[in-house]
Amino acid sequence: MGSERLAIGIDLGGTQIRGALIDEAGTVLHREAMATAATAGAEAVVAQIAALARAMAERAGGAVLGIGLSAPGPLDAPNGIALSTPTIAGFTDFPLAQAVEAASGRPVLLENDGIAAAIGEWRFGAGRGLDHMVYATVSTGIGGGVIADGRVLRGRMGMAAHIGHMIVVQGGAPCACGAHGCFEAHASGPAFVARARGAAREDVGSTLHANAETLSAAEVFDAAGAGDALARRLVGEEAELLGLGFGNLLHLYSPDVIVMGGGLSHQFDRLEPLISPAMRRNVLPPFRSVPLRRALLGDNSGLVGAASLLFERG
Ligand code: BMX
Ligand code: ZN
Repeated sequence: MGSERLAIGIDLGGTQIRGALIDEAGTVLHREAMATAATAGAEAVVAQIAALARAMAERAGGAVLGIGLSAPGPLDAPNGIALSTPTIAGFTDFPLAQAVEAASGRPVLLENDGIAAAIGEWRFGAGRGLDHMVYATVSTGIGGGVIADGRVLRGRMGMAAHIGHMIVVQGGAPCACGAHGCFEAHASGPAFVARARGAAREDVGSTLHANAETLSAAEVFDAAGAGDALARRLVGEEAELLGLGFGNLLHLYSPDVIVMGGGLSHQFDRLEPLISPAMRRNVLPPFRSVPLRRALLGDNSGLVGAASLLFERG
């Protein structure tokens, strides 16, 4: 791998910690993952991150610039602190970057997972070359990141773009954050599946009825493709909700493009033709030409974006 500059990207999630070795062109040279020790306490998770980083550094066979760490939940990213991450025990006001630096012996830059993925897509993916971009991950939750005027919008304490907690339904579904009616409480993958299971239980005429209790998102999309009326309605409702949230983002940030990633983006080909008209219906005419695109780096957006923070630093 010669003299090219390399960095480690780590994506910390509630179920998996993923590591990757990245070069300056955004190429993923190596990847590994492990199950997050989410109930074992912060030090155990830090040791896991350090072990993954060590494995990546061994692959590099030479110097790496450091670790870009992408993590969920509100973070004080500039100070490297995890403020409150309900999915991982011990991550309340925890000096995460400092702990990983001590355990790994390498410099660490911390970034919210949504912002890290936005940076990955902006530098190397669907937003390449654009000055204005909104990234949305529709997954277990809904996260995001905004590029405005050619810069990453970080906001106070690096907490900007928690788009999953925009309230889209007054007095709506309870959200993990404690509020009601948040975008992610209505339009995330689990919200979609819960709605589908409930409706399938009731609708004896639907092909979804027989296995209503175990229904997955992919099964609903497949049934919609095969013409099941209930499945089509459910997919249509999901697209309407995403169109509503994305329309709000168009008005707020006036991006050149909205980039969709996360688990539900695996259904992008089925969703986009439904989301785009819904999004356009919700916005002022000059915003209607903005395209919705699929994340080009797939599951790697956050890893690549986080690692690239080290290159930018020089
Ligand atoms: C939540 C929040 C965001 C995250 C988003 C998507 C937590 C634990 N997470 O809104 O930081 O970007 O979910 O998360 O507060 P994902 O795990 O579904 O990608
Ligand atoms: Zn919320």
